[in-house]
Amino acid sequence: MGKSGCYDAGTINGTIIYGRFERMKVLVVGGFLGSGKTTTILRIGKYLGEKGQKAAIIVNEIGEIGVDADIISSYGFDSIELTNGCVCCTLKRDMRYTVDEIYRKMKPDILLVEPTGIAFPAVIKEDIMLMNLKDVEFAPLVTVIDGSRFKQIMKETKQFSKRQIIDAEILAINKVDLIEDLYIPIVESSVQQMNPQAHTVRFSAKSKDEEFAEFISGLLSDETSLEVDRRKGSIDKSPDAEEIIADSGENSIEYSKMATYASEYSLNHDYLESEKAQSIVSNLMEGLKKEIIVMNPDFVGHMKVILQAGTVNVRSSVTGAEEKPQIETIESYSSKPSVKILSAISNVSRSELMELVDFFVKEIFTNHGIKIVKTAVHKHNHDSHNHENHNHPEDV
Ligand SMILES: Nc1nc2c(ncn2[C@@H]2O[C@H](COP(=O)(O)OP(=O)(O)OP(=O)(O)O)[C@@H](O)[C@H]2O)c(=O)[nH]1
Ligand SMILES: [Mg+2]
Repeated sequence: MGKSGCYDAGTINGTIIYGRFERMKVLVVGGFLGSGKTTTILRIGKYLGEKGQKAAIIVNEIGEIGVDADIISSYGFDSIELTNGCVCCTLKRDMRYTVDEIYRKMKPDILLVEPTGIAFPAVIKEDIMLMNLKDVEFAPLVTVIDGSRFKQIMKETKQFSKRQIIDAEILAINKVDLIEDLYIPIVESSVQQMNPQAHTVRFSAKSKDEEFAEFISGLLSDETSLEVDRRKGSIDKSPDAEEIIADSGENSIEYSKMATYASEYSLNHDYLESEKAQSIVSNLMEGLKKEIIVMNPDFVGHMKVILQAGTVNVRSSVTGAEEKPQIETIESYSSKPSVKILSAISNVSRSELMELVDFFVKEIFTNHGIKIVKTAVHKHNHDSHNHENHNHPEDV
């Protein structure tokens, strides 16, 4: 795994099948923050691994610190993490470079790409298409929709989320395990109204269900691509859709109006017991969520924390005001204990968010007798870009 476009080519999911590579399929899985893109991609990766296929994963996150790549690695996959804190240049350049490296050196059967939740996935897919790589084909563009927060997300980020829905070729309504059965068709008809030409599926990326397996095999079959192409050819986008696409331009992060902050802290402890690590993460997330609710009682977004504490990684995630933070512990060794926090929150001030996170992390760890130090971030090593004029407030 590497940062900002640099990585070690290696085994993905432990299955290298030499000489088998004929074509690489690219699947872009987009969707709003916290909708379940990483969960979906991990699931697809595992499914393909079981079928003897080789999958490579690129994740792109807000800010300069990646959390999803650590999670993907702790599940035994290699992953390549792109960070796009510097919107001006890193994303397109690193994305193209990384796709090219994977294509030439790793030759996977499938490349799974997760753009950030505040990207327009169609723009990312188009960018890869424009590389004109030989023997590469594209699966339909998937936009994952969090069915359990649909109303809140549309209220807080209407135009932005609508654009993600309009761009999709497959609309995947996720988290159906959290939704009342009666509500699912309501979400379905709302998204279909916005984008009638897309194919709609529903599933839970977290539970073991047949719908998910069907979704994957359908998604990767050649017929699905053909069907999507036919639909695209036969129906024009609505005037409303055209307007949103024109308005939103290319700078999705600005258009989303989400406040984002990514930070990392090192711990002066070599090792933390699993229970203590869990209790710290739980206090941290509950506390931060409470404070953010004061700033915006209806917030949506994604705040995720990963505490790497010796032999365990404790991960927690909260996607909105109404959700209880989810905690997960994964056994994984890390030599340098650290905590990473990635926050993207709707309709709050970025400076207040940064202040709150920095203050709160320090407070919680100090209360547990642990000293932490904020790690300097934004380690760009671009040779052809001058960053003097860019403002990166998270630098320390
Ligand atoms: N109950 C339930 N939870 C889910 C499901 N899919 C994802 N989650 C949870 O939703 C949260 C967000 O999932 P992720 O897969 O990290 O979402 P993401 O879209 O990759 O998030 P970002 O990369 O931050 O935009 C995590 O706590 C997941 O465990 C699902 O089908 N059901
Ligand atoms: Mg993710």
